[in-house]
Amino acid sequence: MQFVIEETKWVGKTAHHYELIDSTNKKAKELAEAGCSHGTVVTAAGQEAGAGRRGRTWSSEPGQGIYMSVVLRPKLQTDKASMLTLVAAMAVSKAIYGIIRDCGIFPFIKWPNDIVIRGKKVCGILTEMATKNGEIDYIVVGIGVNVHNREFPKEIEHMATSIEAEIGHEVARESLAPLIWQEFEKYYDIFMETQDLSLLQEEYQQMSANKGRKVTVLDPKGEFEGTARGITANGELIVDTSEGQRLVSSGEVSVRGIYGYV
Ligand code: BT5
Repeated sequence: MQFVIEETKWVGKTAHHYELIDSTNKKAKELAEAGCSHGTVVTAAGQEAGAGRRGRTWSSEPGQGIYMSVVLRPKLQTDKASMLTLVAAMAVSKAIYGIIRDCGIFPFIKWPNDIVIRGKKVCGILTEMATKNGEIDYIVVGIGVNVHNREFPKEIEHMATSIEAEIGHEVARESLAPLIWQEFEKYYDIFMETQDLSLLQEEYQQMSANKGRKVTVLDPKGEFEGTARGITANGELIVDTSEGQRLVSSGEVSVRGIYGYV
């Protein structure tokens, strides 16, 4: 499946498609190292070594999902790069909703990098950054969406789902993928105006699966529990705990709902 990205100003004006690849993020990083332009997109019909965060893997069955990455070269402080994960999550949530809105189902964002439908993961986002002399050289944002899958590997079947498995009818990858980039471009441009999420925060809260829910924060410095209250303009998760409010940044922690995956 090779799709056409037409309705964007700068995302995907150069695009590379592969039937089978190790990882679109890996290829995007290679292209970035070789000097490719801001907005270059890499897509694949299947991945043999789809990557998740911290060395985890992304199950990337050929023909079943969307696997794609974009190279970005923003003038941005390095500590702001992780917010692009949240920007991409908003784009995916909005685009999926645009396609399935008649079903009355909402794709929520599980902070920071998952999209969930009915409490199961339908999309994961992997943002990687390279710096040169203390400044951002490039950022790669990779997006994996389960579209047609009706089954998953045993280890993830309890927490993974696909759009079609949830809504029960066909969704075209070649319609959804360009829509994700259109939405991404819009949200990215708004993000870059202020270089934070202040203009997007309110809309983000409406897409949040965590807001108002009990969460366990798996912080390497010590696990704690609380109630998620939304995000700050810097993309941190606000968590009310018995000892007061804590702000969680996405770098090192994972968040688990106390009552299941969300
Ligand atoms: C992620 O990591 O969720 C980021 C996934 C990013 C994948 C895209 S595909 C295009 C681009 N190229 C790449 O090589 N990667 C990006 P993390 O939060 O660490 O979650 C990984 C965990 O999600 C795994 O350890 C599994 O538990 C689960 N998982 C793996 N494959 C899945 C799938 N297809 N659907 C749902 N959950 C999955």
